[in-house]
Amino acid sequence: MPLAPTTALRIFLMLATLPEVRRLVKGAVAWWSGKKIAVIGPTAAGKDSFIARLQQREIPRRHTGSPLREKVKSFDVKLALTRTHTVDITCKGVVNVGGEVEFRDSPRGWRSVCEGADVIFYVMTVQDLLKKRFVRGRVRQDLDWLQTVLPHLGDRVLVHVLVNKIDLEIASHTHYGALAKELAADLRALDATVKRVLEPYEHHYTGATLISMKNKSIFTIAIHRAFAAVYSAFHEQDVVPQPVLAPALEV
Ligand SMILES: Nc1nc2c(ncn2[C@@H]2O[C@H](COP(=O)(O)OP(=O)(O)OP(=O)(O)O)[C@@H](O)[C@H]2O)c(=O)[nH]1
Ligand SMILES: [Mg+2]
Repeated sequence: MPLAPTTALRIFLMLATLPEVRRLVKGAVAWWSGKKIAVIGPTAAGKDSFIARLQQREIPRRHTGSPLREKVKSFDVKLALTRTHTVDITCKGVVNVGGEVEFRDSPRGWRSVCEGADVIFYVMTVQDLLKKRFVRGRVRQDLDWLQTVLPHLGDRVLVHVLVNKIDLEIASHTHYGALAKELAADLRALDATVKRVLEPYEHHYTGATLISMKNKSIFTIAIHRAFAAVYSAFHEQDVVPQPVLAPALEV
């Protein structure tokens, strides 16, 4: 259903005032252009729906589990940041994969999907967050898996967590801030656990963003936050001085 003009305008204005968006407009456009993304996460978390939203398609209404590998043709993501700023990002090399544990552990499964990716989006749900499945349960197992593969994926790869289906908790995007506040402690606990589990590769983690693939207005707010968070983390990585390694002694 198309947005009412007033709603659309309100979203534009809100986005234009977000500091994350201003930062994104500044430098991230070039950085994101042509990036390879991988989308992983448990069964039915919303991976297909995320790819569909990025392609400006409707999300699948019914869940039909994705196969082990399904190549998605590279596509352009158009983000309308403000009335005058539209960002075109090309997502290349997206491979869609099902969330089953067997697919995660198969050599042609999640690992090969993540190989060569610049950014890995891990999609979980708000239920996973509330039920603390990152402490014990499927999300925690996935984080353990990620910790074992990260050293093989290159120094630059970034990981971002999308906490999906928040439309089950709020009726409208206008409550996004209130929900974020309400879930702040849970999100901090998630952050702390992810960093601890991923050690010593925790610097690849760029944070978690509440999102809904189903609700377009929530998606619009959330996707900018997520893209900006990934970009700023990358930027910080660039300016953080790297430890100087002592030259190896020659014998
Ligand atoms: N309420 C709600 N439902 C959602 C959301 N995102 C996805 N869904 C629903 O969740 C179900 C699963 O979505 P998919 O995108 O197919 O999930 P998937 O992660 O690709 O699943 P697998 O490929 O089996 O691992 C579908 O019925 C979607 O309509 C959301 O943000 N909110
Ligand atoms: Mg799928």
